[in-house]
This record gives sequence, structure tokens and C-alpha cells, in this order.
Amino acid sequence: MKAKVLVIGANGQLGTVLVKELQHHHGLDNVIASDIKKSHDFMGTFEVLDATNRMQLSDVVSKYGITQIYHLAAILSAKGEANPLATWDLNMRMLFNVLEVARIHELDKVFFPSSIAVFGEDAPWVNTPNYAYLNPATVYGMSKAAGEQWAQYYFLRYGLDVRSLRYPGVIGHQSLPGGGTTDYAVEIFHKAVLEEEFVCFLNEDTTLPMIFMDDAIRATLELMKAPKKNIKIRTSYNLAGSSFSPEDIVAEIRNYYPEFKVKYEPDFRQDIAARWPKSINDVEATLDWGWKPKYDLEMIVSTMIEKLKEQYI
Ligand code: AKB
Repeated sequence: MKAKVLVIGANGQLGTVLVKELQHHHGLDNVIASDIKKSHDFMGTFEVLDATNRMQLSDVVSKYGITQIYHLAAILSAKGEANPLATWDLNMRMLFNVLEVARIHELDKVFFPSSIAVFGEDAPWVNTPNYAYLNPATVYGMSKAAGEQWAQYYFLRYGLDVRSLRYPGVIGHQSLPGGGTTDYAVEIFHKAVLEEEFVCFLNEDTTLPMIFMDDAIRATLELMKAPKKNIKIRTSYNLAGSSFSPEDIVAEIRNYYPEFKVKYEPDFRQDIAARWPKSINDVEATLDWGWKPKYDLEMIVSTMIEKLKEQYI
């Protein structure tokens, strides 16, 4: 049977790119993109959908005969701190709706993105293992850590095939992030290419795990395509790309723009980043479904600059 895929949060940083890849893999008519607003230049089938509304979600699943959901919508780490209870409520309500609708409609697969934000001060900061202690310090991280347990619960209790990755900060030229602590690592490239000064909200030496968009998308599709028996972790898989700090990116960008100016004005997001891992050990993803990243910092910087120059010219 052909897969019918619903993407929730299709207008977001990852969704924008993932929808196109899924359309390519499954066929334009077999991918239903959804978000709370329609994006004006979208090609394909789009449903305006508020995933906090279970009935609405259930109706979309019935209408298209959906067999898989990619649930990408969430309030991220930095934005979530402005309104902690509302963030918890929204992130958890959407996840419960997705899990329940998937269970009731007996869907084949669900993808639930987790994040490096599940880790806190008590996890090893370097080469953080998959099974490290989770004590997140943001409400977003708390919702992802709890969400991972619910994903595993639905698998163990109901046999629902939920699969998950702990994304590092995602860097891509196709879309903009919103509300995250790693967002600086996308904005910095736009400023460099526009030859404007960049004001960085993290300290220059704050190393964080990052991943290039192409790697993040490939990891998602490889995880979802892997045989069920290979998926041994039902909470979420650690996923590594490459780790670096603002000053590492700046040094690399200056190979292209020697005059690039950067000012460091750390704000509350520095405190969030300071409790996250510096690098990730993703050996389980490699062993279970063959994960291997392709992009290092040098390749990320050269690709970002090349692609953004095309966009701005
Ligand atoms: C954020 O910064 O909140 C996200 C994430 C690492 O999950 N990009």
C-alpha cells in the first residue's frame, strides 16, 4: 500500500524542506502539508490545521487516508521561556493528539522530533551518550524529554511505530528558524552575505552540536525507512552532525568575507546554551540504522554562502 503522509508544522524551518523531500519520495499527491496558516507559494496539497484540535486532526487523517504523520510543530527553547505553562500545554497537547489519532486510526508510523534540549547540567557535556541523565532546564526541553517517554509508551502499550531523533541545531539556507537557541547559526550567514554586522546572542566560545539541513533531512528519512526490527530505541536517537562555536563559524566565514564584523551581546539564551551538550555521541544511530553525517563546518559554511548569495542576488 502506498504511504499517505501528513506533515504537521510544514511551514517551519525543517518542515519547509522535509515536505519537498517527502513529495519527491512519495509523490506530490501522497504528501499533505499542514500548518496553522497556508504559505502563499506552496506547491501540493495543504490543509490549514491546528494540531491542538484533536477532531480537526482526526478529520484530516480520515479525509486523506493518512498512514504516516511527521509531527514537527512545537514552541522552541528560547520562545518557550516567555510563557512556560502555555508552552508545555501546547507542545504536550499537540503530541497527545498526534499519538491518540495515530493509535485510533492505526497509522503505520509516526515521526516525533526530539532535541539536544532534553539534556541538562547532569549529562556529560562532551560526547553526550544516548542514555545520559535527562534534566532539561527549559520547558521546551522538558516537553521533549516527557514526549520521548510518551512515544515509547505508545510503542510498548499499543505497538504504535513512533520513531524519534534528538536534533542538534539545524543550519539550512532554505528556511529560517524561529524561537530557538541555535538560531544564531543561521542568521549569521545571512548577515555575512549581506555584508552587515552580526550581533551574536551567545558568547563567542559557546560550542553546541549542530547539523546541516541536508544531513538532518537524510537522517529523518533514513530513520523512517529503516526496518522496524532495527529501531531499538523507542524514546529518541542521539544524532550528531558537527560541533562548533560562534567564533569557529566567524573564522571560517572570514575566509570568504575578511571584513565580516561581529559583536557579542549574550542574553538569556546564553544560559540555555550553557546547559546543553557540546558534542553528541550517536553510536546507536550508526549501529541500528547506519547513520553517518556528511557535512563538517567547512562544507556547511561554503554551501551556506554559495546558496545564500544566489538567493540575495
Ligand atoms: C532550539 O534551539 O531550541 C532548537 C533545538 C536545538 O531543539 N533548535
